[in-house]
Amino acid sequence: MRRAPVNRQIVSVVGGKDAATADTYESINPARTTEVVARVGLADAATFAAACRTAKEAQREWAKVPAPVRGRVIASIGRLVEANAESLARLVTEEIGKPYAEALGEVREIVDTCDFFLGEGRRLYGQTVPSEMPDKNLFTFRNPVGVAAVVTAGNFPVAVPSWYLVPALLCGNAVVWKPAEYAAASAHAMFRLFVAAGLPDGVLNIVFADGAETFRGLELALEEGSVQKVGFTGSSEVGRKVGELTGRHLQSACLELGGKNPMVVMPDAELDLAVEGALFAGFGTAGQRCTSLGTVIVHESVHDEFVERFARAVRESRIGDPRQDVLAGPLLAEKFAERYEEYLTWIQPHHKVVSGNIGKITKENPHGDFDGDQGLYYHPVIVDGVRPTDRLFLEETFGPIVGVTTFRTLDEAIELANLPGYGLSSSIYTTDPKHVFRFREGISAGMVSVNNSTSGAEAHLPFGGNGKSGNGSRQSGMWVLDQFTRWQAMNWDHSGRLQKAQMDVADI
Ligand code: UN1
Repeated sequence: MRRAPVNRQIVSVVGGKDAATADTYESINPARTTEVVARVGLADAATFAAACRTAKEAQREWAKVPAPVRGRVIASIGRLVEANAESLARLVTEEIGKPYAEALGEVREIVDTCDFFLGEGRRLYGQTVPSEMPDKNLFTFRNPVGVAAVVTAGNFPVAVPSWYLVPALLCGNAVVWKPAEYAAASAHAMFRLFVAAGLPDGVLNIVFADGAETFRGLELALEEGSVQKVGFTGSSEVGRKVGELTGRHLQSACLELGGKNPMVVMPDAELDLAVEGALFAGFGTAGQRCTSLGTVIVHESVHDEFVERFARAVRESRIGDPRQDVLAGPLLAEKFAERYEEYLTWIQPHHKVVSGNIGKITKENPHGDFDGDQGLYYHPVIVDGVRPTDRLFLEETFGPIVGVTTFRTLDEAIELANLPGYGLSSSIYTTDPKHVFRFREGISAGMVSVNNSTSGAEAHLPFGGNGKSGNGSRQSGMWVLDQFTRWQAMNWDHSGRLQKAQMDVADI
């Protein structure tokens, strides 16, 4: 395939300097695959480990900067990102094909995250705790963990990384960030804004590397003791390996993994609202969010009506150039298109595709009047008649395909919703509050939406999942502070004698 010349070259930056390159990768515009967005220099495992050592050095000084001053740096990051919001969003659209309005929302989420954490610089509260004994005081302090290695996916190339970077830096940690290579240019642009806002060299480092080199580099760094926290967003399969590696070195990981997010539609639901929610959750971002809708579990009494309206909405939806006002653009990159083609083979004879065409959008197989152009565009697909034993029901499909199944009682719906063993996001459409609370109690997901989409969480609520969706860690809001600080307990005895806990407890 002929590709246009490329003028954007990017490499890893460690300690404020460009790092060595072992290989190159071309980041391609998925909406026009003849366009190279950036040529990316990839580092090897040794460079990754060296970056962690550099970060360790820099972290010592950064931790001494008073937290309110670190908060001011976070404030500057927020303002700088805000001032460059449109150009950063345009780059995200160009590099991963995310519709511009969504890309702008993503950049907005970085600003929201900074706005939240800049104030935390003046809080980062510890506690005073009563003692069992007189003339003794107990305190707790939040200490930074040290160096955080952060490995992120490219479907949210800037917002989700900011959920790690901003609180980690605010809490006095240094960071080595390894973004997805297919979203490298967006990550690099965001990195430059963060650094320009006033972070000292080495406090934030960016390393581009492939999966295998990153894993080996991380292993080396953990062995050397230069990483104390790993943040990982990606598949459950890789997350498990990252968790094992981190655990073997007695360090902890914050794992934000896949989802098979259910939407339950009760007989009393407002059906048009549910259809709107299913359309956005299933096919917005071309179904490539970890919070995207996996299966609609609809009450048998409203099944036919719901499916008919949902299928019509999908047929009438706008798929196309992500610079325009569309529901979805192309898939993120070639490897996701390949995987998506594989998910389509999971469709069985007992299934009914109710949305129309399937597969790649082309002149011969158009979506409405859109012919697929030269991009990685795929038809949005609704598969009705999915059974609980089907792969389509049980496994995450990162792309525009949604299953539909039916239920009779709410308890049955909850059981179906929990069956795949993920537990990230979930949703229920109902007008009856007692259904809401029964569902909330029974569902294993970390996040529950009521009359709203499974995707689109706000940036100051705890974000994260259970089961195959993560190890129970939570990002965002004040809850993430427990990821990037460790509690230190202090007791101070000013009685002038040795008072022994449990043995010298004061009598009434
Ligand atoms: C992800 O896909 O990794 O809640 C995160 C949402 C977004 C974040 C998705 N704010 O859908």
